[in-house]
Amino acid sequence: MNDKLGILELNQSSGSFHPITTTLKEISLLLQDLGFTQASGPEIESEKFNFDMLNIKESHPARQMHDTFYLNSKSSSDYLLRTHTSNTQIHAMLSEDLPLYMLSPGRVFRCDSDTTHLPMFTQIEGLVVDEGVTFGDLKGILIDFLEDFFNEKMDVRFRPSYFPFTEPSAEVDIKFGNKGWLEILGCGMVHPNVLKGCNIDTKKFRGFAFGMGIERLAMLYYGVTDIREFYSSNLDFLNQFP
Ligand code: 2U9
Repeated sequence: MNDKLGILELNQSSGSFHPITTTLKEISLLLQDLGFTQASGPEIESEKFNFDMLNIKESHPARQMHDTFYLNSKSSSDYLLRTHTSNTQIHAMLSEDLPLYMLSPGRVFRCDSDTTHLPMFTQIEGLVVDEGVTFGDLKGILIDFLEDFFNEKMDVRFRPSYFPFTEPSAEVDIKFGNKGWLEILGCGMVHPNVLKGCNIDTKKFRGFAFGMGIERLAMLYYGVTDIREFYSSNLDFLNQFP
């Protein structure tokens, strides 16, 4: 056999899915089993769909330059890199028939970087708009999902919180034996301003929504301590996920 070819063959190893791809796929399959269908939206978005339609007012801290990547100077363009995947649900509410049970996974961008934050990360959000849905339905779906994901009964805590696009809002914590309560996702009933902005009759329909960061869940699942490892292209790190 040709020597060169022999060396190539010896050095060959098989590739594998990136841990973020695997985690996102696992989460989206579990939620699809609960009845959600998946949609995607643009990463380049207008302020209208990223902020205004989500009840995020001009004065909100998330709109300041240090959190958002604007594509041009803010005065000459209102286009930006989306800061969450929620723009997808706005587009869907404007174009799809109700009821709606949808997931929107994808990349989002925030001007932020340290051991637990990245300027680009991956989210998945869920949105339900239907007649008579309640916070109890939201809690039931999330507890089912979390127990499916971690494959055991979990201690889950809904802690009151604030988001402009949901009211009431909650952050969801899970108790991990040695680490105590850890925040894992956010959720709430869709704010009536958001539904009305999409011409939805709030006397008839209500909505609930939730969102989670995939890198954060993958860190907990795989025991990764520095979020930047996921995008370091370090083969010693990546080879841990065959
Ligand atoms: C529409 C209406 C409401 C999506 C939601 C959260 C709460 C949330 C964070 C989790 C970690 C973002 O990745 S993260 O930093 N998200 O806490 N997201 S409710 O609410 C919506 C979405 C779309 C039309």
